[in-house]
Amino acid sequence: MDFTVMSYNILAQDLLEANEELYTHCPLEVLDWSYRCKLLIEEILKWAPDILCLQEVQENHYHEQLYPVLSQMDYTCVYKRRTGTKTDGCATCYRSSRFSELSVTLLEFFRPETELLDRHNVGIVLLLQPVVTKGSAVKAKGPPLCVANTHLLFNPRRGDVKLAQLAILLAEIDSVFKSCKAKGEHCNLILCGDFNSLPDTSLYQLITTGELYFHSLPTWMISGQEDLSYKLHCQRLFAPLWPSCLEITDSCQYTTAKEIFEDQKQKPGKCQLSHDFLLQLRFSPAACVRPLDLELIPGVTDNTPDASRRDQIYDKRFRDTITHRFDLESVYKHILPGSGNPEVSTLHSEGGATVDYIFYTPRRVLTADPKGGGDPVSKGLKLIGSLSLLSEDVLWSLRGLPSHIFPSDHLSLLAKFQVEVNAA
Ligand code: KL2
Repeated sequence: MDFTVMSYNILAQDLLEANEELYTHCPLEVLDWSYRCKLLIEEILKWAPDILCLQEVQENHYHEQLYPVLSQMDYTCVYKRRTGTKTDGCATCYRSSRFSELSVTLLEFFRPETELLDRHNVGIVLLLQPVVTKGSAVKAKGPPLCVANTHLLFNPRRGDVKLAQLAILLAEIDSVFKSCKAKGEHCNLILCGDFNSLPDTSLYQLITTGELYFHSLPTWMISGQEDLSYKLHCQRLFAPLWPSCLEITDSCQYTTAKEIFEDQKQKPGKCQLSHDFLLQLRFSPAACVRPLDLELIPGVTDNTPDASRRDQIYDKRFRDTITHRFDLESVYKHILPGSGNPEVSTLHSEGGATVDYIFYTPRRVLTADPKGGGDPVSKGLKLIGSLSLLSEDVLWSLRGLPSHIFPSDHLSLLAKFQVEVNAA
């Protein structure tokens, strides 16, 4: 089964109006919402993607204009507005005739109990089942497909916040993968959106290599949007990147008792947790609640664990590296074939850059049985093609973004994948 995925930051009108200085090169009429809205809908309908991941979708525009058109076009839509005062959010839509919905999670990265996570960005994680239908009958089904859509924090200096936001998203995806594994199913992943980070910077490397060594890394380098290397003193990263009360490990997985319990339920036999593992839970909010009738023995049954011990445990848990277990590749390679010029996904009067991505789990041929028995099995998504981005030069020769051709200060990203399906 072939399917297409579009990721598109459509530039919220409220953000356009709040940052007018970025659009002084534009004729006024291209900044008008009703003009842009018409072009945006044309762009979406022209490519008619099977899965559509939008960012900067203003809530009133979603309800009044986008949702009515998309639902008419056989799309099922999920919307999540940012927390806080900004009026936009993310929307993920899919063709109801091509996918059935297995689960939906709306994620808020704002965590009032965690000082670091004070920004109002959000994400959407869907679990879809590819289906091939004829009339109302399901002819074939594909392996579950997890689709994650996000718009990470913009602030170029706050790479630490971006990384923690990404870790929350990856932990949620991991939990979705575990639910598939529990049913004996392999899951594919599409991770897309506006990451406000440039290619080959630390955040990008974490996604594509599954690993980031961060000890003493300047926080501005994580996204590379601005070069602050001229600064003598800058904020740097040190372990732990986020506090344990976030209940996410340095391998971007949830550590909550609930997860462990769910995990254990699936394993037959005795529940066994290692000493090291239980130590990680020592400072979780639940562990710090002291039962009222418990006798107070300082240093033993109090709820203020010794600070020096805390550091030791952190050091052990966080070995200055964060990891994740997904095999991810970017659809776009960030250089245009032919000219060799860098491609850009966004451009305004302060310049152009790539900050938008479609990452996917590529098809790998695996041998079912290492001893040679059984047929080779292939998992993952085969990339069939993508819609080209453009270079900064070419976009300026077309009078920049937004324009009479392109209704946002971002271009749409579009990829076509193939997945193997089995007769239902
Ligand atoms: O980079 V963006 O545009 O993904 O296209 O994400 C943010 C920026 C978006 C949401 O916060 O608003 C834009 N300078 C430039 N752009 C800004 C600024 C700024 N100071 N603040 C917000 N945005």
